[in-house]
Amino acid sequence: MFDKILVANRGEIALRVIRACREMGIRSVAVHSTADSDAMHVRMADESVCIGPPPGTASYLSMPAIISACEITGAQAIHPGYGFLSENANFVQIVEDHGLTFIGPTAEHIRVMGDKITAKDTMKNLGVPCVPGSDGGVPDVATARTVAAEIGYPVIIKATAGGGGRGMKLAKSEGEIETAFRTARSEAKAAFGNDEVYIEKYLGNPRHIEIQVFGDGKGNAVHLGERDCSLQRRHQKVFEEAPGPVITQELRDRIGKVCADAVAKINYIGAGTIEFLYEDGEFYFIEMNTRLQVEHPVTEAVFGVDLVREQIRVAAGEPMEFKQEDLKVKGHSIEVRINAEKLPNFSPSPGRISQYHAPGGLGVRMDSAIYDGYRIPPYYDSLIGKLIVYGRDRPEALARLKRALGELIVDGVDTTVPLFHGLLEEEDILTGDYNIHWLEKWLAENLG
Ligand code: MV4
Repeated sequence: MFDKILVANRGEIALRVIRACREMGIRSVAVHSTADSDAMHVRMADESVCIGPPPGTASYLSMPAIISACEITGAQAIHPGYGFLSENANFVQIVEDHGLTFIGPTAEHIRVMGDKITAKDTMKNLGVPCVPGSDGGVPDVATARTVAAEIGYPVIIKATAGGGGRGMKLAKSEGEIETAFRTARSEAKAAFGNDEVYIEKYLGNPRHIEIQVFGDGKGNAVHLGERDCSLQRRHQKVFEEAPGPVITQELRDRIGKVCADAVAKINYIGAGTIEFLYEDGEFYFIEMNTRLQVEHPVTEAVFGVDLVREQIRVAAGEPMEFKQEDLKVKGHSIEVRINAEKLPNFSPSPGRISQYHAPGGLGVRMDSAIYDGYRIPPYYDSLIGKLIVYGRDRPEALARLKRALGELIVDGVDTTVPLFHGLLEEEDILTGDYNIHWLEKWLAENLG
């Protein structure tokens, strides 16, 4: 096992990793920008290294600075958290070239899944059900027209270098295909420096269901069920839950086994998430994320596992602590993302937190790196906390969420908390009757 791990991140996820290290008897090294000298992750780690000026590109994304921080402190492994360098295959290669361990998948797995066409092709060959569409990239308008006619309109054109909703164009009918194709291409070229695109049948009203998988890198893998993350605004998740309100044990077992078998076959190591659109009882693969996700705590709650501990274990060559037959969903968990943003436009609201009181009590977990008097810097994302609740069933989790939100005090900045008070008054939320378009519609009607 490692003696010392460097955490190449900030905010609540850095704390999450530092806490796992402490429980495992592993020393932790925080890295921080000059804007984060007073940050909680710096205080909570065993030691810290300043790695650069405020912009992420000059600090948390600076590979030489992070590698140097490992060499100075004697850290043997790097946990990347999410975002920043967590899905950068070149970084993984550099980490390994320096004799260090990247706590996450291999550079090759990250590369394959980072290119959405190769990801889909790989998954399809592994028996994972995919959205009907082009076989690989679409080189020209004529091919786009032919493929679209075959699968039927509406179709969606996606950039292979995109993902997470970036670089997509809808074509509702043949009259729209040429413009959609050309626009998708040029936007992809401008945004990613890669104009390769592919085509899929457009699903009208799906839910976003993602399967948590975990591999040991030696051909063994398990799944930890699903999360329903359909409630999104501009491709940003705001409310996530496990299990999914419409996913039966039979569906979970079936798609879960497909996913676990797929990642076992490629010797996947660590945590991964296989994203699906779910419509009319069918799963359609869209993307795979090769990192720990923001919303991993809802899975931890209902499966009773510590995913970060497991990431560290398998990275050190130790076996996973769980087997598939030990993993059963129990109860219900919901996460809401507390962002320092001002409604109705969700405009960033950095500034000084004059008062903070975290909710507590049975079934409540508040993952946050804020504190009384903390100044939220304007340089990074606006997530300031995640409130995760657990209940024996969904109604209990919802009641607990409402109770915990009532206890939470974040003064001095605007937050997304009022949004959640509003959502918890909605019948559709209480019954779980929502899809990927529900939140945008509700926001237009209620905050527009
Ligand atoms: C789709 C789709 C409909 N049909 N693909 C958006 C993010 C990216 N991960 C995939 N996305 C979508 N892909 C097909 N074939 C609709 C979306 C989509 C979406 C997906 C998940 C959650 C929220 C969404 C909001 C708008 C569009």
